[in-house]
Amino acid sequence: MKITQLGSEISIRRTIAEGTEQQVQAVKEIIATVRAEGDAALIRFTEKWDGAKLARLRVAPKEISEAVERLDPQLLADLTEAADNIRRYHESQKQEGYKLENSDGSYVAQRVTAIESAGLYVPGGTAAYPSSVLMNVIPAQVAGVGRIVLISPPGKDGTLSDGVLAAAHILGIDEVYKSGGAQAIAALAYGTESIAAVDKITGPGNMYVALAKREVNGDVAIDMIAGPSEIAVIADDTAYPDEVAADLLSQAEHDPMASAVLLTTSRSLAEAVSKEVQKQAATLPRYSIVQPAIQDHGMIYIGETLEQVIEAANELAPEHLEIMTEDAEAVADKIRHAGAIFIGRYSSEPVGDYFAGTNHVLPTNSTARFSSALSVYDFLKRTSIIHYSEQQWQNSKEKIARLARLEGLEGHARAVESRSWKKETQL
Ligand code: HSO
Ligand code: ZN
Repeated sequence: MKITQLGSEISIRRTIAEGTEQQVQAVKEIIATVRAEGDAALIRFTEKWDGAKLARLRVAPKEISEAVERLDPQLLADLTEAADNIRRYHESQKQEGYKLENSDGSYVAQRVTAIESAGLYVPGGTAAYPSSVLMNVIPAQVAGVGRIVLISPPGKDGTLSDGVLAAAHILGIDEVYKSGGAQAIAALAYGTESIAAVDKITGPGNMYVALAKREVNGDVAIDMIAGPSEIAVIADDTAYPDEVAADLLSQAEHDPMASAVLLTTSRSLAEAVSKEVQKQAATLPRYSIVQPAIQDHGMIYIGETLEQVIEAANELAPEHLEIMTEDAEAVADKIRHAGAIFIGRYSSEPVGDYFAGTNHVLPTNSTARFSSALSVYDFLKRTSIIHYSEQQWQNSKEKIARLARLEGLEGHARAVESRSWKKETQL
């Protein structure tokens, strides 16, 4: 890993990769085709790009039960325990509305309701993570979303991964479809004969999925557009280089574009971690992914002071930030921008990926400056409620009419005044 002195002149922020004009055009055409031809388009595209000939898009109940039976019972128990932890954490995010009442009984209020339906996109291949099924579905369930569906590209044999189906089963989700890419997003957004449209689409995916989500945004809601995984570690002399290296590599193995950054005050730690990363990377099964990630997006920054290192972390606003320093909690208190903060030696990043209960769908590309982890809030919406009494109206009608006339909106002014006119003529 490259080692550089931290200087105020270098920007260490990440930027979002955008699709090419050709990719954008291809996605637009796919969406239009799915809107025009429905299921037939999905089946044709699945044969073309996934190599699977499907008789039906929906996963049969038997496929789910067989996947559950095939899965190691210990793994099933582990997934269930992880789901319990995630549910417990997210239960605290439930929101109630509120009501501001006046003495005469008039009020303004806010009502919180769940969106009615949500669709989770699960990528195919080795990125079909059962843990991500838990992380997307549970907040929606806690929010009270009535209909939750899953969609994922099948393998050549026309099946979905056992782990993904088992995770769906644990959560009581049985509406699962086989389809991937932009066509799956189009199906969720606009519906087909066998897939009813949803109100919100969540879940990660490749460039085509990301572009399709951008394209349908507005017709339906979408979650964030997640970029490649990122980890940053703040460490000092008290940290163990082998542990820091292992944690950096844990995220590098997600994607050749994943980033891994060490921010430290210690040159000796920097050098030791750099060596360890090379050593450990060579032993990882996903070396071919890890290697380019570390080479192109791996960086070690050395700061003069801990304060400088902390400020650099805030500037970077990483998806995951680990703190392995003396008094790590005090350092964590100074972090304003990060998707998730892992405090101390025992809070290795995979603890959060799988088990602690916090959500692993987190803002990337420095967007933690203004956005947050996927949560129950993402599946709730708020309706404003106004109930004025006659007295309240009397007290404010002239002010309202004046404000309306200030904007040249005579119709507004007359609307609010119209009640008095009616009253006088009725008397
Ligand atoms: N670290 C990933 C999530 C994940 N890790 C899934 C393992 N499985 C999000 O950046
Ligand atoms: Zn991960």
